[in-house]
Amino acid sequence: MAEAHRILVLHGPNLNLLGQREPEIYGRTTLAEIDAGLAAAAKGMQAEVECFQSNHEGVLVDRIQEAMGRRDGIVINPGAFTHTSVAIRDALAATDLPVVEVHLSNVFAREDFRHRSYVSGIALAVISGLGAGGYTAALQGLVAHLERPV
Ligand code: CA2
Repeated sequence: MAEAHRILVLHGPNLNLLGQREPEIYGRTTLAEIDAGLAAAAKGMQAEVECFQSNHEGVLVDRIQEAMGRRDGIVINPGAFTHTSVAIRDALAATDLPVVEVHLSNVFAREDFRHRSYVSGIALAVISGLGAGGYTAALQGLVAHLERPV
């Protein structure tokens, strides 16, 4: 049997509050539920996920760097760092891994400052506005990309 695709799932600042605050914007699903759903979905996709959340930019950069040579792709919701962090973009680009950027909300239907992403330009794909289901869609798309005929 082929090796499982090793996918790193990163969640940025404040996403640990999911399900507890602002459900009208971000839904009622908790981060633990999202991570459990991804682990279950991965089993049916010849994949395995490692999920990690941090409120700290440098910690996220460290985890991205650690993925080099150890992971096959990255799913990331950079949270507010989406709109501010050249460091996260540079780290993702340096890995040379396929990256899918996820947002729970449709950032383009929100304030102007959320319309710019430092990550989208180096991402394979961007999913925005599908709520928690966006993570599963991202995982599916990333695995399909990894399994594409070359
Ligand atoms: O829609 C998304 O997933 C965002 O990445 C979420 C970020 C926001 O800054 C981006 O513009 C879009 C904010 C995450 C905050 O998460 C919370 C969850 C529950 C309660 C409060 C904040």
